[in-house]
Amino acid sequence: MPLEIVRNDITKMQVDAIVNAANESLLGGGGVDGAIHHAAGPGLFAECRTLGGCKTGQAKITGGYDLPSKYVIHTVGPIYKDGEHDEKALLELCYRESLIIAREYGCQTVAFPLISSGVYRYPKDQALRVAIDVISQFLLENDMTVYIVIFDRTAYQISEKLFSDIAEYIDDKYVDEHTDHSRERIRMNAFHPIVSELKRKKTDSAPVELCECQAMPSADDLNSRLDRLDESFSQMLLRKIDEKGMTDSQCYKKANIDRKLFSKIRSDVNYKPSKPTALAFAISLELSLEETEDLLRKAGFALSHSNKFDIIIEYFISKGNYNIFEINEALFAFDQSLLGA
Ligand code: AR6
Repeated sequence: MPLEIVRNDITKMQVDAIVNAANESLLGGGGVDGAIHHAAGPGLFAECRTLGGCKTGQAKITGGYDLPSKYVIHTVGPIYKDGEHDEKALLELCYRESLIIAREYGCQTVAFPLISSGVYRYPKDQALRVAIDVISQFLLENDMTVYIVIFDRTAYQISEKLFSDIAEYIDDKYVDEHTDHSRERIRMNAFHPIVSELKRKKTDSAPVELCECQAMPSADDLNSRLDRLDESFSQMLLRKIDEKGMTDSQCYKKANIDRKLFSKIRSDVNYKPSKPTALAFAISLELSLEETEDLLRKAGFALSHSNKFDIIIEYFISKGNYNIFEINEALFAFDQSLLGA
């Protein structure tokens, strides 16, 4: 998956380069800087002494010494004052400059800590948003796998409002699932989605705008549905990409899926993706809930109200929010696996 959020100690990451949240002297400090120097050993400090420091927003590279990573890219984040001192622009620059250096050195995999979000006091949710925005922008043009490494639970939070909205949505759905009425609805859905949709509209006591005859598929519609019965996941995906007027690469990049996996799916008509992969494509294609269910079924899956992962996805689709990185942030906050490969 091109961009992944993981919970780990960055010094343990088996990647080509890890990024250090350093200070302008590049001579070590506390936080992640201290941990990196400690794990890399004295060779790193000796090389850092030759670099002549580094300005805020810039980045410099060294070897990884005793670390599992080949390189360390040192960048200096802004000290957060009030958000009115170019903090955001400087933080964006840190990510961009580090990625450009990583590309120059042929790195395929890079891991970032949340720069400036510790001693330099950049608000963590905003620091994460900056990281995701700059990295995902860069990945639209470059093939690389980038990890954002979150060290401890408290170091990470999505906005409280989003968290509580999703928590409430999960609660509602769990409750809903445990009523007989809802179970019946689910059974009906499995057998006759149109009838159950009508029932739902009626029982919701909202004005029913469709009459049953309008909701029944026409003969043409039915024929084309039957024609598609045998369509595989891969065929349906490619058809949807065409229908949405997207290119393949726009689709897999927006799905946070790497090119190799997409080629596999494209060339194997019977390819069976994992559920997160199938859902990532549904998000990328901005499918409705019903279309998402269709696509999932092709891969042998369904959305269920008995797990949080599915409910969170449903929450975002129902809000029309198809930003995969925001969805992944939320999944991460709720300890769920992430969308993508
Ligand atoms: N792995 C991943 N993330 C970590 C680790 C780790 N081992 N340790 C801490 N973090 P900070 P800054 C997280 O303070 O705010 C240093 O003294 C931590 O939870 O390390 O950019 C430098 O020399 C936080 O979310 O960096 C500078 O003087 C994030 O890394 C100054 O601190 C960044 O926290 C830089 O401050």
